[in-house]
Amino acid sequence: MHIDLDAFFASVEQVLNPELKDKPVVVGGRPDRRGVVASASYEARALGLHAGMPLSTACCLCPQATFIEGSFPKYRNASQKFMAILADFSPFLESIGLDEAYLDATGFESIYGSTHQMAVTLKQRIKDELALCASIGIAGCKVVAKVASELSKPDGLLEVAAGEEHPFLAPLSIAKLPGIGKKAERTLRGLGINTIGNLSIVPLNTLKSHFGASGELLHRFANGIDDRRVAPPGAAKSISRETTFGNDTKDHSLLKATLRYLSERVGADLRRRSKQTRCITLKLRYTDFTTITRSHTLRQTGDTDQTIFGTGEKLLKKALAQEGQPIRLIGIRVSGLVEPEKQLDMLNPAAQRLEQLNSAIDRIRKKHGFSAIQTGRTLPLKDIFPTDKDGYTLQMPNLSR
Ligand code: TTP
Ligand code: MG
Repeated sequence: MHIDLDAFFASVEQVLNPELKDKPVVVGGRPDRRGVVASASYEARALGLHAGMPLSTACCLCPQATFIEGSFPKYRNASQKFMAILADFSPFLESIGLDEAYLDATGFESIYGSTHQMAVTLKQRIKDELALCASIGIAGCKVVAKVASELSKPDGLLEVAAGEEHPFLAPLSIAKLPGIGKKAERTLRGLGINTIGNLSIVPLNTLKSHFGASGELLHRFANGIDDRRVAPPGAAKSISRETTFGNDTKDHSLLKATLRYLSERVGADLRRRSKQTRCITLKLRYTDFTTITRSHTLRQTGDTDQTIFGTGEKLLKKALAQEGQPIRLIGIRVSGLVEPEKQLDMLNPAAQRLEQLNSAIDRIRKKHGFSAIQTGRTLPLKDIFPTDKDGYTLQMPNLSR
């Protein structure tokens, strides 16, 4: 089964505020701010709104919609409850992001009579306990189940019987096939390939010549063949936070303060997972939308805010010296995550003190919220971003977590 909640962020807002029920709701930010729609309720979609649309366009099309900044803790909370319900149905559960999961029903369907009946029961529990709608696709493999759940939305349930995979996929647009992004779609359409059926009969070598190794995956997916197992997600490979500014900026103190704040969020997450980083990457997007990343590999792994920000700040300084354009987006990522090597720090009292400082800050924030203690370096953000107990609300709610 592939299970995906309908209009997740927007639906959570409608549940928390019944006045919004059955009304057009947009999560992503206020219409006078920059940024895009993260989630639109189905009432808003009926009026032409969709995820990824600039908020200003959404507001023109549908000024009567309620625009909500959104707040990540609310969605995380709903997501945890959603995943807990799924886990009651099968231990073979693979969550993909907050509102989406694969569930291997094999062997558990007999409890309910059939896989279809199992899905009906699952949908009902989600409705009863969370007041949310889930759409479910059932098939013999992941890719077909995912296409089926997407096609069945909203409040859908669609089962593709064994042997029916190819006839089910064939008439659909190639855009519906997981793994085909905007660029691959353009290439395929340029070759006259518009449906998954068209794609399924393209010789494998032709696909390989255009898409390299992923050509083979496309070939298999288009033919409804997918042997990926439902597996619990592995440990994170990287952690990142980024944000788009309300106005493009060259203000060094604002850039530094934002970078410091994002570094603290990354650092807190890194330490919560008891990991250390080997590589730190700064991301910048300029006014003309060119995006650059600059990385630095540490000689010794680390997990403190000071290490992450200190490295990011050096990379930022260099980038600012090379390019004069105003900056639209800034982000920081840590990767090459490893288990901590505690014994090394024993020899270095300064490093040990920093570690203690970080863990004291983590404890305070865990108990009293992220804003309970703030560093001087992030103070310039106070005048720009709204703040609550969970920290500053940056442009996109899912990124300010
Ligand atoms: P989706 O499942 O893609 O979207 P959705 O649940 O809002 O709508 P659908 O009924 O089509 O499933 O993504 C889940 C949540 O992730 C979504 O509610 C908001 C968030 N999100 C973003 O923040 N930015 C994005 O660009 C997208 C696509 C989603
Ligand atoms: Mg969804």
